[in-house]
Formats: sequence, C-alpha cells, structure tokens
Amino acid sequence: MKLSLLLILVVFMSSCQQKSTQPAVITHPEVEVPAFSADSAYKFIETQVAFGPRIPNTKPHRACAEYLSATLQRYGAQVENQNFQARAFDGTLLNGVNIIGSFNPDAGKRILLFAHWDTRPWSDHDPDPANYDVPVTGANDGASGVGVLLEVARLLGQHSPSVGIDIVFFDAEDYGAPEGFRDNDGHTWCLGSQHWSRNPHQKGYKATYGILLDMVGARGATFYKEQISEYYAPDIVRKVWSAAHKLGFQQYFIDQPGGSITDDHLYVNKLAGIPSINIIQYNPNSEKGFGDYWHTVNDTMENVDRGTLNAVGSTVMYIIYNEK
Ligand code: AHN
Ligand code: ZN
Repeated sequence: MKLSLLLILVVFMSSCQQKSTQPAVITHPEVEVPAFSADSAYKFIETQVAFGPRIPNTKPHRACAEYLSATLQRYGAQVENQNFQARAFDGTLLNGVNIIGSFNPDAGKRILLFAHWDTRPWSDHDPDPANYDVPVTGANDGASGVGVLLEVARLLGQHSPSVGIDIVFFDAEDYGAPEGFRDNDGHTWCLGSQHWSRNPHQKGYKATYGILLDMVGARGATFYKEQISEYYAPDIVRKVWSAAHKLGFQQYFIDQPGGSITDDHLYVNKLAGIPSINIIQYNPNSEKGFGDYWHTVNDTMENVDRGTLNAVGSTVMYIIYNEK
C-alpha cells in the first residue's frame, strides 16, 4: 500500500515535470516543402534548347509551344493556350502564344509565376558583329525560367499546395528593338505579357502577387533587388530574399538594389495591377549588367548550372508551400 502510493506520487510528479518543460506557446511546425530537383529542371531546359531557337513564326517555336502546354497538362494543370498577334518594332506580324497552367483552379487566393519562353532572333550583344544575325540559343535567356517552373509544376502535381498557382509562359518577350533603333520607344519588348495584361485569360483575373523568373540558370549568377519590383511589390521582394537567405542562398540573392529593368513584370504590375517582382540576373556594378553571355551566341547549356537552378527553384518552392 505504501509502495504503490509512492509509485503513484512519483508518476504524478514526473508527469507534472514533463508538462512544465513544454513550451508555453505552441509553435507552428514547419510545413513540408517538396524537394526541388535541379537535375529535372536542367533536363527541361535541355529539351527546350533541343527544339532550336524559339522564335515566333518558326517551326521550332510551334513545336516547343506544343511541348510546354502538353507538359503542364501532364502534371495536372488546367491549361489554356492564349494565341495572339502582335506587331514587332520592325513591322513583322508575330503569331504568339501565352501558355497558362492553373493548379487548384478554384482556390480564391492565387500566386502567379511567370517566365518568357521565346528566344531572341539576334545575338546583337555578341562581341563579334559577324554574330549579330545569329539567333540566341536561349538556354538561360528563355529556357531557364521555364525549366524551373516546369519542375515546380511537376511537384505541384504531386503535392497540392494550400493556394492556387497560375504558371504563365509569356511569348514574344525578346523581340525588342536593338539599341539605337529609330522607333525605340521602350515598349517593343514583352509583347506577350502586354497582350495578356490587357486581356487576361480569365475576365477580371487577379492574383495576390506574381514572381517573374528571367535568366535564373547561369553559373555564378547573382540576383540583386530589381527596382521596378521594389517600387510595385517591396514586401514580396523582402519575403523572397529573406526566404532565400533562410535557405542559405545568400551568395545568389544579394541584399542590395539592382537595376530597373523593362521586363514582363512591368506590364503585369502596370496593366494587370498584380504586384509582381522579377528575379533576374543583373549586376548593377558590372559593365554589361546582364551576364556576359546575354544576347550572344554563348547563351548555351555550358553556361547553365544546377546550383543556380537549385537556389532559385528551392526558394520559389519554399514561398509557395508557406502560403496559406
Ligand atoms: C531590356 O533590355 C529593355 N530588357 C531586358 C529584358 C530581357 C531581355 N530579358 C531577357 N531578355
Ligand atoms: Zn533576352
């Protein structure tokens, strides 16, 4: 009798003690973020490059569009191909297609992720003028952003996030007038995003915010805080850069102001009214700003690095799966 009483007392006391060591505040457990595969993203980039330059009005362009929309569909997205025509700076009528893949189409809260999928018809920043008429291969400028987002799409198909996600691949971003062209009004770039921002795929389409990925795969790339992003969506810039730092990617995501770059996010901000940021390789302290390969014949697979893809892809995944 005495012994059992003692036992009960000991058990009672130890259970009390255990309780008192529990934290007073219940901390939220970390959410599960599916692992981004840089290998997979790399392959998505290779596949795009293998079509040849993705220049509007060409066969490789049409074949790649088919591939992108079929791949989004395969991963469970609701896909819409938005065909449009736009007049280029030189008078060419471009037949473009914006490709939209929606996950959780009925969710009210939506995040927009976008990248351009076309490639530039000219290497007009090549050090050798003989290469000016050579199309850009666009491993980084074009295929990298799309490659990262296709890998995100693959993971979204396997693990549904709490929010809705719309992935948009914009066409005809890179058909802009070369420097010094007579009619260069600065709005000759981003023709696909200009069209979509004026005519979204759904009437009154809104997203809480948007993230543009442009040139996110080069070896040694750095991402400074782009200034149009800082103007329209400073809290999204802060959120993305601090997520990247938390994940250990501070050598890629630099906590300093970058350039002010006319890109697809400008029109998504200005015309569609969706606060959007641009993760883009642009170093304001370097002579060219963009990477050395930019708009040259060297924008090839040799320049693409899995470490950079991983930094960007893992950061985007972290952002998506931490949204409620
Ligand atoms: C301008 O050079 C005006 N904008 C750069 C946007 C761009 C071109 N991104 C990739 N290629
Ligand atoms: Zn370009």
